[in-house]
Amino acid sequence: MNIVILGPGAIGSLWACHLSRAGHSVSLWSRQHNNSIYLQQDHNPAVQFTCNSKEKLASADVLLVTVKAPIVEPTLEQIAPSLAQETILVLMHNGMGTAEAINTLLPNNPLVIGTTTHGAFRPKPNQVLHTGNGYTEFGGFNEGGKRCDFLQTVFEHALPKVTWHSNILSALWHKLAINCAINPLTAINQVKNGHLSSPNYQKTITSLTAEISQVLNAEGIDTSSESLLSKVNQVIEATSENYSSMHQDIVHQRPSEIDFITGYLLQRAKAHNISVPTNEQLFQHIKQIEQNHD
Ligand code: KPL
Repeated sequence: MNIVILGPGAIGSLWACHLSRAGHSVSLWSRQHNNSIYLQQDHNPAVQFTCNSKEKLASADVLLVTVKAPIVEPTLEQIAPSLAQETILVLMHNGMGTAEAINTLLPNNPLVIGTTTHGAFRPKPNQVLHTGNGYTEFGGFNEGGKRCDFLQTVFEHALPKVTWHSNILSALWHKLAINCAINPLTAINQVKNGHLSSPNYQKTITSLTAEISQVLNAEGIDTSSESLLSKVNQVIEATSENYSSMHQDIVHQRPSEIDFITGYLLQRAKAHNISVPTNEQLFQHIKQIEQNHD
């Protein structure tokens, strides 16, 4: 297939290398690169990718969008005139709330959303390391996207394990719940994920998950505060050596994904008239830190 990766950061570069080794024609679209770039993943031979080719964009079967949530809409707005209506758009980022805007911007394109737990790290622009084996979940957002279940085979062949969901929103909500509980706390306290297992944080995490589970239930997702708390603690354990993405954004004074993580939860809580004060407090704290950035 002709696949263009929009925003080849760590996760985008990891997929670029795997999809290319699986035999697809992969090119990149990035502000940071010129016409082409060599990318090496772990100990595999480096691969040369074409970058920013309008021809490749116009003939893409799949556009895999791996930029961060806050720049999904502005970036797609810029390239929309070069995209064909048949190109399948696949969004893969932390947080929720972008698919609605993209479906309005490009209503005729099949739209698929996904989430991955693979760990990747880009120590330099030409190198990507696969730091943690994970799994990827996809599902259609609009009617066209729901007919793209064949993508499960395409992506599974490149980098397993991949699951296709008839209700991807449930998987995304569960990932959002984990990000709401872990990311702001690690960013505010400047700690690794594993630090949150200390008893000092457990009371706050228990309040967060109790609030989040009410919102998930109101959205029609079957869960309980106990099962969310246990899932969050499992992820804290499994990723104990990680610095969360929000921690890294805050340390590097980059805009974080707070609006698409806790911000999205707050919006949905408001729509359902549910009070979520602990999440609200963390949201305001991150906003305050961001305002003090240079
Ligand atoms: O998704 C993550 C993130 O950092 O954004 C977790 C699961 C918290 C792992 O660090």
